Amino acid sequence: MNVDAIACRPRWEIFCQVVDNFGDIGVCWRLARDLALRDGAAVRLWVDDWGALGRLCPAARDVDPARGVELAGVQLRHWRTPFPALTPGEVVIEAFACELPAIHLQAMAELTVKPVWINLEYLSAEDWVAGCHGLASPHPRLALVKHFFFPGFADDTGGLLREAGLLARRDAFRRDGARRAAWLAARGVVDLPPDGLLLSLFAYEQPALAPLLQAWAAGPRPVTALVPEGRVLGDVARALGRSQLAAGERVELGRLVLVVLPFSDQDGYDELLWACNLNFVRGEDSFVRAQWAAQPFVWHIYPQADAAHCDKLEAFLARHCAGLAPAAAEALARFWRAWNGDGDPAAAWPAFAAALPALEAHAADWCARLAATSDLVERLTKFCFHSRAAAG
Ligand code: TRH
Repeated sequence: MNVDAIACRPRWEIFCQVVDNFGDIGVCWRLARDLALRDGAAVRLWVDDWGALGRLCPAARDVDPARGVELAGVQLRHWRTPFPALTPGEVVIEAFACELPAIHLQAMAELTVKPVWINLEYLSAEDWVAGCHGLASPHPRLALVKHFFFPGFADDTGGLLREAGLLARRDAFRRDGARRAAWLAARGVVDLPPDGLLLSLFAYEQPALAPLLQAWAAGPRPVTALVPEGRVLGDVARALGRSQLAAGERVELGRLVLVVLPFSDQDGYDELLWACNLNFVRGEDSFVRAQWAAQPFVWHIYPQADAAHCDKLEAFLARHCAGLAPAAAEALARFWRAWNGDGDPAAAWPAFAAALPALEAHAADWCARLAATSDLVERLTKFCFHSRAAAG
C-alpha cells in the first residue's frame, strides 16, 4: 500500500446534472456540504443548473455563476460547455449517471494515480441494490474504472445521507417549544388547535387531492396543512376553488386551515419536517429527510415511465412495515398506494389517521434503527480509502 498516496485527505469533485425538480441538486448539495463539514475536506461541486441550486441555497442566487463561489466550505462551480482543463480531484463523483466532460475524463486517465471514479446512484430499497453496490465498470477506452455506489437501507449498500449532528439538531428544535412556536408564527401559523394535526405537503401533481382536502375539512380532527410552493399547488388551488395560490396565502375550509409557504433553503425544510406531526414528501431527498424527522410520513414516489417506481414503492413498504402491527401496516400501505395512484386517498384516510399514534412510535423506532448504522459519507469515505489504497 502506498501510504503517501492515501494519507492526505482526498479532494472531492462532484458533478451534478439537474434532470428535473430539486432531487439531483438536493442530494449533491447535501453530500458536498457533509463532506466539507465532516473533516474539512476540499470539495468542488459542478452543477449545470445554477437556478435550481439557488432555490435550495439562496446565497448562490446573487453570485455570478461564471465566477462560482465558496459556500459552506464547498467550491460551487457552474458546469458549462466547453469545460475547462483542470486537475481532477482524487475522488470524482458523477451523480445519477450524468456523463462527465470528455476533457475531464481524459485528464483523469492521464494522472499517475487515477482518481476514484464513483457513479452515485438513485436510492432504492429493493434487494438487488446490495448485489450491484460497489460493482466496477472499466472504461471501454481509457485506463479508468468507474464504481457504482448505491445508497440504500441495508448494511451492504451505500447507506443514507445523515450529516453529523443532524439528529441532535432535530432534538434541540423539538425540545424547544418556544422555538417551534416562533418558527411557525414567522410563517403565519398561530393558535394551533391543541388536538389538531399539523402536516406538511410536498408532492407532485395530485389529481386525487380534492376529496382528501374535503375529508380533512369535514373530519373529526382539525388539520393545518403547510404547503411549500411547488408542483402540487395547482391541484391545491383547484380543490379549494381558487385559480392560483401563492406563498403567504392562508385558506380556511371547515376544519382545514391551509397555509402556503415560500420554498426555503434545505435547513429550513428540515425545520418544517421537524415542526409537523405528519409529512408528505416526494422523490428522494425529502423522502430521506422525513425518515430522519422521525414522524409519520407519506411518500409520493417519483413516477417512472415503465412503472419501475411501483416495485420501488413496494420494496420500501415491505422493509418499512416489517414489525409494525398488521392494522397500522395495512392502513399505511393502503394510504401510500392510493396517494401514488392506486386507490382513493380520501377513502383510505380515516384508517390512516386512526393509525397515526402507532405510526408515530414506529417512525421513531425506524429512525433509531437507521441511525444506528453508518451513514453514506462514512461508507463512501471508507470505500474510497480502500480503492485508493488498492490503486496506490
Ligand atoms: O424535487 P424532487 O421531486 O426531486 C427528484 C427529481 O425529480 C429527480 O430527477 C428524481 O430522480 C428524484 O427526485 C428521485 O424531490 P426530492 O428528491 O425530495 O428533492 C427536493 C429537494 O428540495 C430536497 O433536497 C429538499 C429540498 N427542499 C428545500 O430545500 N426547500 C423546500 O422548501 C422544499 C419543499 C424542498
